[in-house]
Parts: sequence; C-alpha cells; structure tokens
Amino acid sequence: MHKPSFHLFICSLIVFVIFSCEQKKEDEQKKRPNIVFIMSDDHAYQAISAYDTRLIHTPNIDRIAEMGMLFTNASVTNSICAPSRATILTGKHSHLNGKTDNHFPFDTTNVTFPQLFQDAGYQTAMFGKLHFGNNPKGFDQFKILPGQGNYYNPDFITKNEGNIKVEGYVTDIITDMTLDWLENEKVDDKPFMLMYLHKAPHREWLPAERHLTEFAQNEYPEPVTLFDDYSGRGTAAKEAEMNLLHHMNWAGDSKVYPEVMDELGIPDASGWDKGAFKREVGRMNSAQRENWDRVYMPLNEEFKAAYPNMSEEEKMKWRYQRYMQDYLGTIASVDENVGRVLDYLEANGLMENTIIVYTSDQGFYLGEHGWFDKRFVYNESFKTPLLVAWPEKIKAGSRSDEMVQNLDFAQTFLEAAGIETPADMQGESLIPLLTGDTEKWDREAVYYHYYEYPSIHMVKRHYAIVTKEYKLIHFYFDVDEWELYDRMNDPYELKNVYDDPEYAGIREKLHGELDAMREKYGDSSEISQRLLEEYLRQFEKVGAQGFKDSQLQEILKKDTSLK
Ligand code: SGN
Ligand code: CA
Repeated sequence: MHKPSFHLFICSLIVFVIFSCEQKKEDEQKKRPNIVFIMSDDHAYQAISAYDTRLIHTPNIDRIAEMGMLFTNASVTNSICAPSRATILTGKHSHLNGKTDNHFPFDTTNVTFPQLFQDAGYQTAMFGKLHFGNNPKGFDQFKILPGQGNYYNPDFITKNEGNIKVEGYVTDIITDMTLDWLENEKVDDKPFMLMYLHKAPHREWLPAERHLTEFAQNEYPEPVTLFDDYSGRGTAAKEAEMNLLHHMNWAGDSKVYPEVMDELGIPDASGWDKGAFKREVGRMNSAQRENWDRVYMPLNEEFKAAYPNMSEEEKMKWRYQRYMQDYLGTIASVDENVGRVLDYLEANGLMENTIIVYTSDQGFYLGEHGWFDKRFVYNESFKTPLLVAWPEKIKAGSRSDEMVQNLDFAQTFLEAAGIETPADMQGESLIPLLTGDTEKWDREAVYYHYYEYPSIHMVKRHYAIVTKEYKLIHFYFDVDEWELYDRMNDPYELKNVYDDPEYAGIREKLHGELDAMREKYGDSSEISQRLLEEYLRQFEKVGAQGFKDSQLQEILKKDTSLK
C-alpha cells in the first residue's frame, strides 16, 4: 500500500532537485555581469577631469569614477596602439602574443578573452577602432575602422554588410552603431560583452563641426617641461622625433593650409605633411568643409601675418595651443558620446550589473618634454586612464593607487563572468581591488617592453621595471644605455641617476628584481634578439610611414647583436 506513494515521493523529490538545479543555473546565468569596455585612442589622463582639471571638463567620463573606482596608477605594458590591444585581448605580454608593433598583423591563433566569452554563452560585439590588420575573432557582431580610420565620413569593415562608408563624424557614428546594437540586436536573456572603441583623440585631431568654434579660441596652460632640452638623460630622449616644434606636421597637424605653407616658405619636412591634411580634410563634404573653413581660415590668416616675426619660442607656444585646441576638441565628442551610452544603460536598467570600463590604449604627451605621441615608458605615455564602474560591487567614488595594467583586463573580466582563465595568461584579476579585498593584492612592480624601432618618431627599443618609487630602463639595439629615475623626488623624470653613487644600492636591487621579472614573464635577450631580427627583415620589405630610406639603410648597417 505504501509503495506507490513512496515512489511518488522519490520521483517528486528528483524532479524538485533537478528543477532547483536548473533554476539555480538560470539565476546564476542571469546574474553574470555585462561588460561595456570603452576605450579611446591616445587619450591622456591629463585630459580627463577626474584626473586633472586644468585642460578639459569631461563630466560623462568622470561619472564612471563617481559611480565606481578611479585608478591613479594604471599603465600599459607596451605604449603603442595595436600591441596594447593585443595585450588586452590575450592577457599576455607582447613577446608572447607576438604583436610587438603596429606594422605586422595580429596572430589570430592567439586565444582572446572575447572568444572565451562567446563560448560561455555571452553575446559579443565590437564597434570602432581595432587596428589589427585582420578581423576580430569571437564577436557576434562587429563594425570596425580599417587601420587608423578617418574622422569625417569614415569607412567601416562590417561582419554582415561588407565594407561601408558612413556620412558623419566618427565618434558619433561609432556610438550610433553601439546604441543600435544594444537596442535592436542584443537579446535580453543573455549577458553581453561589448567593446566600444573610439578613434579619437588620435592624430590628426579633427574635432566635430559643433566643437570647432569653441575649441579654436581656447587658450591652455603650458606644461612646465614644454621647453625641455633633454639634458640629464641618455640618447633616446634626445633622438626621439616627437617634438611639437620640430616634428609635428604644419598642415596635417597644426592645420596650416598647404597653400599658406607655400606662401610662407615652410617646407614639407616629413614628406607627408600636406598629404596628411589633404587626406583628412579631403574627405569632408561641402557643408562640413564650409564649417571647417569658417573657423580655420581666419586662424590661417592670423598665422600668416604673425609667422615672419615669430621667434622659435613663440612658434613652439603657438603650436602647443593649436595642438591642444584640436586634441581636446576631439575629446569633447568622446565625452558627450560616452554620456549617451551611460544614459542608455541607466534608462534601460542595465547599470547595476554591468562592469563599465573607460580606458585608453595608452597615455600621450600633451606637450610634456616638448612632445606629442607616446611609446616611452616615461610617465605620460606609460600611464593610461582607468575608470571602472560596477554599481553592484564597487563602492561609489572609490580610488586605487595600485599598479594595475592593461595586461589585467582579460583575467578581471573572466573572473567576473565565472569563466575559467587559461593558465598561460599573465595578468592578475582586479576583482580584489574593485571589491575592496585589497589584502589579496600584492603586486609591487610592473614590466614594460617597447619594440617599434626603427619607425616613425624614432623611440628606441627599451624594457623596464617600474615600482611606485623607481623606474629602471634599458635602451638597447643601436645604444646600450641604462636610466634610473627616482619617481618620488623627480616626478618630471628629468634626471637619470643610474650612475649616481647614492643610488648604487637601489640600482642593484632593481637589477635583481628586473631579472626575476623577465624570468617570470618569459622574456629574455634571446627573444629580443629574435624579435629584432624578424622586425628588421620584415621592415626592410614593407618600410614604414614617415621613414626615410636613407635612415633605414643607416640603421640596417648597425650591429644587431644585443649586449
Ligand atoms: C600614425 C601617426 C603617428 C602615430 C602612429 C601610431 N601618424 O602613424 O603619429 O605614432 O600612427 O599610433 S598620423 O599622422 O598618420 O596619424 S597608434 O595609436 O596607432 O599606435
Ligand atoms: Ca593609440
């Protein structure tokens, strides 16, 4: 008599357990956070008001730090575009993922974190700049710029529509595509991982029409090292070609019209100065061009009148102002558009369980040391902005001074999503820092290695160890020079103290730590030697922008055996 009801009880129990397990799995799936990874190109932390209020007000980017955490010591492992992106996607240093420079395509046999997200059931999409020389893997949807992309009426490579040209301003368009995907393609019952990647504020710094008037009349405070003479350091700083006065394009960068250059007898020194201007401005339609001329023509007239009597110092000051006006003008659009995305997330109840990251592929010189561009392990290009919100987990308005890197993103996202991390990734998950579990964080130094030399801007190959207090750098290949900076006492990095007897102990200690770090990350002189030889072999075939053949021939004659 009891048997059937006992069976019934057991069966119901099994059904109940299965159902609860399924339900739990479903709840966990639902709880997995979304990821909105926002990255701009060459956005210096000095140009984000959460870090520095002297140059520009960026209320929307700042919102991310207000909701979450501001990292004051975030850096990259190799300060240049495509290598930084490769490190972000693979969680590995450049010598292991193979993308050491901008010239040659990314090796798509690498495992990237978006592929793991896609395999784990996430919806994935990428919009904007990738700069890999091939398409991204692991994305349900992508619309990316070819190479560097253009500011006005840009072309896109798309997953489903082939190559398209879109009328308008690049920062607005990338955002339109992103919002369109969120609204019309993303489904509600799966978490998503979205990469929203701006071209701005990359060279040649063309602001949107709506920002031209305001920014072209602004005046900005000069950095204290604008007139740096590079004494006190080795040859690398002296020989870099990133000086505002000597290496910036007059037309391409400062927007002096090519015909005005001719009238004033200013030569096209780079060989692609006028071409760069024509390439960018030449893409505008007639209405855009009219708006542009309305602002830049009077500016050219003023310059024409002033130029013959300008001292070198005045030219430098003029170029700095022109640079800042355009560079910051492009950031105004980035900030507005980040605001549009944040508003969308808020209005659609997506804020709480979404990790929102704002960062840049590297930092940038805004006239510090008289420079533009990046590449060096010196502060402004080594550091990168990093603001992270995740209202469910991160305390609003918090801040971390820990040394975190672009190397850490992949593992952070994987841990947050509960996806297993491949054992060969080399970063650390930032989750303990984000959630206030700081005793789990014990990193005291980071490793850096830059490779793209010889190339545009001529920044020599170097690797370094950086702690909060010191920076030990080795420049190699056609030099063999060490530099040591005392970051606390020399925040502008103007004095190399490597040979100062007072620092002998610190120097030796850092040498030991650097050796250990190279071993830990699997880097060595043998690998550097192999990468150098591969680079020179390929470089000889393809050359590089802005690089004179005679210079290349000189460099190729040099001894390539590394000390
Ligand atoms: C272009 C720029 C360079 C810049 C590289 C790399 N010249 O070549 O100034 O260093 O890109 O930038 S441009 O006038 O053509 O813009 S990166 O961000 O892609 O690494
Ligand atoms: Ca960049």
